[in-house]
Amino acid sequence: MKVCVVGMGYIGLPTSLMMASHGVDVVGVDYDPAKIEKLRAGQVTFEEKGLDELFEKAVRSGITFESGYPRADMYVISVPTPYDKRTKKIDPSYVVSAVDSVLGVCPQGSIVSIESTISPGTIDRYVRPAVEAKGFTIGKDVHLAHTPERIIPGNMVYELEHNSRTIGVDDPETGEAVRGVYSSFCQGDMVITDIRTAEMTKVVENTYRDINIAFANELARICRRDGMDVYEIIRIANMHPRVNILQPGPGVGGHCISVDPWFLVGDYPEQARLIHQARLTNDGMPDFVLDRIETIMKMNKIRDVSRVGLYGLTYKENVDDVRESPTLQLLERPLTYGMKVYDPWVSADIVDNQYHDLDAFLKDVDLVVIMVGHKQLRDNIDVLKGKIIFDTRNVCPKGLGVYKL
Ligand code: SAJ
Repeated sequence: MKVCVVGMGYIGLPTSLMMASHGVDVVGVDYDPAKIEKLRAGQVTFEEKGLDELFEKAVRSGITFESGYPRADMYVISVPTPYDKRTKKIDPSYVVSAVDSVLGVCPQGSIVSIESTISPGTIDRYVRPAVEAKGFTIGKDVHLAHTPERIIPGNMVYELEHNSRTIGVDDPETGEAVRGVYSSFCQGDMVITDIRTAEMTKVVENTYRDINIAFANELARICRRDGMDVYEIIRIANMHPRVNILQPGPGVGGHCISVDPWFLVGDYPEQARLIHQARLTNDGMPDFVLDRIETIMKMNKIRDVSRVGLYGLTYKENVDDVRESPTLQLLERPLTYGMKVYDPWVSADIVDNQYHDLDAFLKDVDLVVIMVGHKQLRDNIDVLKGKIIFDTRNVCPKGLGVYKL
């Protein structure tokens, strides 16, 4: 079985490497020639625990990288699925255009599987019509599938092998063929279901997490009103055998949890009330953080925002991904203009007043706002000695000059 993975991004690259290093004949395709050049030169395109080793293994096993689409038995489409910020609906154009390109080369009977997260109904609404418009009969000329990923950035390699998976298909034979490919490396259970259920399940998983983070963030707001310690309350409540509250934070970023619930809100505005409110609560956290910064500045007689430093630009700890990050959301507010920023994981200059050296950053600020709890900081918390600290991630011990959410 020859597999072509389309899109060498955060999901497509590790998935293709994992298949190749477990004996599957894999070609990785991307329309960005620079990315293909980099991969061919032996470099991965982003940082992730265990990815370098996996890459070497896959190269030794014969993975190749191409800009053009080859003939293959199965195509795994792993391209971006942005959403329209105004209408909250998915933009399926990358998926549809990748499918179009695949149809130009695929042999009869091949499988086209969408790995990207899509809003429920996308395959019926956009992919099937695109395939039929080209004169292909689904189920005969080409078989469709949806194989949503479930891996968490920061632990992708482990989770690729160990998580269970959902396989959405139109017929059991295609399901078995897809299972055959994924079972080369995946030790988890694989559930075969219909495509619509697979689409919905994926979005439901991320929505569940969003709502639970929103609950923690709402508790933080309630506790702030009356000076209660939200972390202690969560710690104690979680000792109950059926309670497992997540951690409050400065907001929810990443390209999944902060996006997927909007698909449901966009398509089901009348029904998705709780989901909508959770999104608003989480999206409101950067403003809550900004209010706290202003209060803490007043309490400490800091008048100049340029003496405030934001530690962390990524959407969460120990990854280099800044998509939808709470820090970037915060920096959109005019009141933050002039604040200093530092992140050990971000080497490119992406915002104003960004530092690349922790000591230089600390020397220029009085108030440090911990936006991300990178290991670098957790392991060296003493470097913050003498600073006023606003710790939105609960990484510092409580103490004088340490403020929490
Ligand atoms: N966060 C909190 N408090 C928490 C947990 C997370 O504020 O207690 C914040 C994080 O800091 C971050 C955001 O939420 O800004 C999301 O981070 P995350 O680690 O919860 O999730 P992602 O976005 O990295 O990955 C999620 C995962 N989904 C679930 O856990 C249900 C992953 O399994 C999915 O594959 C991924 O979305 C995806 O691509 O859909």
